[in-house]
Amino acid sequence: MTASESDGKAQIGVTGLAVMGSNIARNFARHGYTVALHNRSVAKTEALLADHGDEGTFVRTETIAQFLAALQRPRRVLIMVKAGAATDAVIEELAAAMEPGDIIIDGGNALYTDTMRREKALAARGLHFVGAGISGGEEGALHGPSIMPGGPAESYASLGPLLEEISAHVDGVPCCTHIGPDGSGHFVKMVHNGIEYADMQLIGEAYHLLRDALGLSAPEIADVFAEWNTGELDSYLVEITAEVLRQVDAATGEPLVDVIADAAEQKGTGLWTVKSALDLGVPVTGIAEAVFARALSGAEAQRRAGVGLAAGTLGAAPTDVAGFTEDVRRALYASKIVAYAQGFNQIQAGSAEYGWQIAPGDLATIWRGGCIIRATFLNRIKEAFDADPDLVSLLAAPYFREAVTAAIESWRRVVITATGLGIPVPGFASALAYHDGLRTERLPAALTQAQRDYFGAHTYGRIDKPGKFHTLWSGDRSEVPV
Ligand code: NBP
Repeated sequence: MTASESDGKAQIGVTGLAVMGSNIARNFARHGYTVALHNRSVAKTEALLADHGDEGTFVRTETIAQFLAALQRPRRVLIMVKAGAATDAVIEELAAAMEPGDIIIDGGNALYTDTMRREKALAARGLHFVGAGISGGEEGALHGPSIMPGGPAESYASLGPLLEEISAHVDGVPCCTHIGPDGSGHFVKMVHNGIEYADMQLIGEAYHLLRDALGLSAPEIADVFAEWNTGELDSYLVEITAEVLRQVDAATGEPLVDVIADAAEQKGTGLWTVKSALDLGVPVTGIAEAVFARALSGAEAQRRAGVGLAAGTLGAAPTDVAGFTEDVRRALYASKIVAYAQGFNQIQAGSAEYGWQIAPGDLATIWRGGCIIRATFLNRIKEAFDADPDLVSLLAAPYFREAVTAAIESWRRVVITATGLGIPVPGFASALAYHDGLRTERLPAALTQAQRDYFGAHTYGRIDKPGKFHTLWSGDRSEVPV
């Protein structure tokens, strides 16, 4: 539908006009849509109209009744309020006044299980509910985010064209597609954020190594990241890392990064990703290490207590600056491949658990632009899933297999050097351990199974015959089939 088909009423309504909502409303308006505006307190609506009212056609409303009356039927309302109780409150207010067939879209960072609950409740009232993950921060919201809508296919038929139009585009392809039913959109957005945590942690470790193993300054490291951004690591996060490292603090004249307190905060989507991965039994070690590394950085009392703990004297700083820098680049790339492989495994597991039929290749496509983890590398992921939609691990795809083969020695050197020097690299080291775990023919899990059978009669399988077995540990130690 285009604005010219409008009957004077708005094609879309946005309620919740803080930074994200107002920018998405402007994005719709800039694309020619008539946008009904609503916010709990009218001040934000007024501010948007005063500052950007000339960017398109907006309909100012103060009450939910006015807001709904301003919309074409079936109504399409995008909620952009704080996730949690506020979202439930707004949904309830809207649903009470809406009619069957109307569509409520939650574009906030909702927990996917909340979205599943809301979708079910609203479907019972004849309303369509679409949980849409939106990534890209405020800039993305305005200029084109990556959008991950779940919900009924029928809603997407009506809503999809609008969302695709305002999303980012890469090679003419929108960074928006229907993910699957109910909570799938928010689930995928959650894992996207988890991968973002892992990516940022790995970049942080690369920076730490260049700073403390090589003694490079922030501007020197900025140059390294800018150079890396021209190759296979080309990505939004690497690009902004270079910019951030170049920033000088006006008050002290020092690099800004050197005067920022080193305690990382988190809003919760990384934690949700790890909790969900634990429930699904998927090892997302890269994301978990990233969440825990942020927690450690903020553990003030423990860090104070840790000052002066033993360092050891095994390490010698690398003398080949260019060589070690290249090693770090390769270790970063290989670790990043692991983090994405794990994240995609979680999405496949979630999809199987809930029957969502998510196409992983589609995600690689819509994450190429607009979102925080956008990267050239996602084209390679898309190609891998195009070649094999049921790919069980990205690490097994030919391109990534070769990339890791090219990186493996550098990766090991970096972990060895970091360990020798006492520089923590939980992301690099756990990614390498995961890789080694996957390729190890005989894992020590056989011993774990024997121990479990010893103390709990939990039984074990054998490599030479089918079935389950138990050894009579407290008897004659003969083996019995179970
Ligand atoms: P906030 O998450 O800061 O939420 C502020 C908005 O929620 C305001 O419009 C506020 O209305 C409204 N609100 C609250 Br708080 N409680 C309400 C209630 N009980 N009833 C009605 N409205 C209520 O805004 P944001 O940073 O723009 O984010 C919006 C959503 O998008 C969030 O879910 C967020 O997680 C998600 N998100 C944010 C980003 C980002 O980069 N910031 C990126 C991706 C997704 P008021 O003006 O009357 O107080």
